[in-house]
Amino acid sequence: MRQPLALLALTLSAALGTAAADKVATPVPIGIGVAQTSNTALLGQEQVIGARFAEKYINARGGINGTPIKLVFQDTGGDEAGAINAFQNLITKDKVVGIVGPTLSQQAFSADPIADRAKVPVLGPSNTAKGIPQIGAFIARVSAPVAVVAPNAIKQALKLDPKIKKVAVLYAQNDAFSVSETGTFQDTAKAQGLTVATVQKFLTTDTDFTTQVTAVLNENVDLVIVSGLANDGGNLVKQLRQLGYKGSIIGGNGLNTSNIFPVCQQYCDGIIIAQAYSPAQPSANNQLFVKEYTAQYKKAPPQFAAQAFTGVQVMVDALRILDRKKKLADWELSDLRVALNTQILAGKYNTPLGAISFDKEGELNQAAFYVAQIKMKDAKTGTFVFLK
Ligand code: 1QQ
Repeated sequence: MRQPLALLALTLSAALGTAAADKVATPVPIGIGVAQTSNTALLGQEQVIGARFAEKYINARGGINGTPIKLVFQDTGGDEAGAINAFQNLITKDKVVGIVGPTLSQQAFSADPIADRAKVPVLGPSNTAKGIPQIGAFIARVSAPVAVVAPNAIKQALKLDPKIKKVAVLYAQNDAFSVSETGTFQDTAKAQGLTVATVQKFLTTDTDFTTQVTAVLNENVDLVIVSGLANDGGNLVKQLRQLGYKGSIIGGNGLNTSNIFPVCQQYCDGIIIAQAYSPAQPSANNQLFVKEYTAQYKKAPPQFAAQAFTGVQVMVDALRILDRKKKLADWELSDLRVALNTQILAGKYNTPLGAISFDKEGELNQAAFYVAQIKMKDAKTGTFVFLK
């Protein structure tokens, strides 16, 4: 059967993410594609909270010059296929103006090219591996790269214990972020004059780390550095302590959530983790964010929530400027997506992360970074204590 030309054109444009006639919906749909299920939800959960909080916070202040926003959530799960599917739904079905997501760099390397080809701007809320902004012209991030965040943890560990000499490094070899972060950790350790005595690999799906822990214990190291995700990383720390390791531990960004407490329990105590966000960041914007977030959730905002909030805020700040040039409801969706990408990269933003902007590739410019240490009160309750 012959397909009428008009129908063919419609199918084609739908496949590209917009139909010719698509306008921007009201309330303005912003896509959130993060992990709401799977082990990766230990990390994604805080992003959902941060994004939902941003929606409420922004709409309470008039949204985009009087027009409310509406977040559209698509669960990516923890793998590449889930992220691709979520991004496709956000782009073609939900017709979002832009996407905040995905959770993992490992997912970003697969899903971001889809948004880039469809000319839909993406802000990575937690994609810290090397190379993320370079995926394409429509890809930027509000999550500072491991190269600038991770070294702070080693410097802080040396401040706490200047006698550290020998280091063991462990990383999840099936995860792009973990591979990238361990590279930074190993380079920094050597640059600080430390000896990397052993490098051990594992998988994010592993639950038994006896082999790696035995290798670490054989080297008599003073510091162990773990680059993995929340469940594997938490179990690894727990088994290190249970098998008798007594030295310092640095966890990477994949362990940067209180959702690891049920995994490593009292053994989480003492883990040192670099932070791209601090509730103490003194800007008026952050202090108001912290006040309202704390009032609602009875605890200070964690990094992943603050970064997801920032992703939504940056999209909204940029949309406000475009809306002043031409009311958002009058734009063609495909034109607005392109203009939004340009505006995101051009702007300056006062966010919970402080004053931020982007370079022309979409890499984040952010001024201040921090280090926290986990203090467990018992097997269940703990806090991230920020170090000076
Ligand atoms: C990345 C990360 C993860 C640990 C975020 C949850 O930094 O995948 O890039």
